[in-house]
Amino acid sequence: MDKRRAMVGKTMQEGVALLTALLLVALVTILTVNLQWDTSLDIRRSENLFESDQALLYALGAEAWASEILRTDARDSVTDHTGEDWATAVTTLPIEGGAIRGYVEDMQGRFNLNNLVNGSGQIDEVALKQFERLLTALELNPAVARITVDWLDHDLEPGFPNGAEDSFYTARVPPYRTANLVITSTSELLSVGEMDAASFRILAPYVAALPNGTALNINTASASVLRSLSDQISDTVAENLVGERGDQGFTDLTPFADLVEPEVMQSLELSSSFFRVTADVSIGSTRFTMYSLLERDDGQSMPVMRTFNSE
Ligand SMILES: [Ca+2]
Ligand SMILES: [Ca+2]
Repeated sequence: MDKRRAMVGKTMQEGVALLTALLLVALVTILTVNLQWDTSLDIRRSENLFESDQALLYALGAEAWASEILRTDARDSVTDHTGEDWATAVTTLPIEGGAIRGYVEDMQGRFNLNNLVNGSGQIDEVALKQFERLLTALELNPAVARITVDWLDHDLEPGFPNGAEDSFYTARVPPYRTANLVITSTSELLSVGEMDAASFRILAPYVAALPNGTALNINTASASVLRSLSDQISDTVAENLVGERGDQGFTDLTPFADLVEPEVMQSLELSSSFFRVTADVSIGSTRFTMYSLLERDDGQSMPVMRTFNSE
């Protein structure tokens, strides 16, 4: 009897030992898999961080390179036109583990939205007419122009017949208020009444958010922006002006003297101070676009604003 009990006890002990061994093997396996998983995640995270850092350095390198080209340009020429070195795009340049492409645009070839109000926050009627004509030329709603003035001007009196101040925006869901200040990004227009995403995509390449009071460079302005300068400039006249300036640009403002009002004439220039560098970098799984606004003043070129993935 005792012998049998002893045998049962031995079998049970062996069973417990086997279960313990199996449990240990399972625990060790789980721990090993977890450790491997954590390690591979850490490696991936480190790789991503390293790639992001590298991509940022390449983008900043492109910005520095563009700055240098603009500095040289300021030394060599008094006008700025699309036949100059800075206007040549770098299509795709291979870099270690990826590629970079970039280009420079003259932001003073666009309509400056902040010119809609003067330094004291009062409406600028000449710029307002210009913006209305630009919207019409692009087949967009011209009412957006006066509504944008309300977004920028310091008062809370809506313009008539088209205007929108706090009372309009606070009735929206979700409610918000007018900025009543200069804008730093053209994408702010997406918050302005009567402007939808599809219209903004059409308008975006023709507008800029620069400091108030900048001139328009007629040597880089597109036909649509030239059209906005006067009712006398039709589609055909604008296309002819673009053809006439060619790759070398105008050397004086004479071609516009009989086409635009004297107050518009005062806001025209042949050169620029604000350029934007767009650098598109991809390394491994990292990809981003850096927009860098450069101000060229007194032969020097400095970045004044950088944004990533959004203009
Ligand atoms: Ca130049
Ligand atoms: Ca206002």
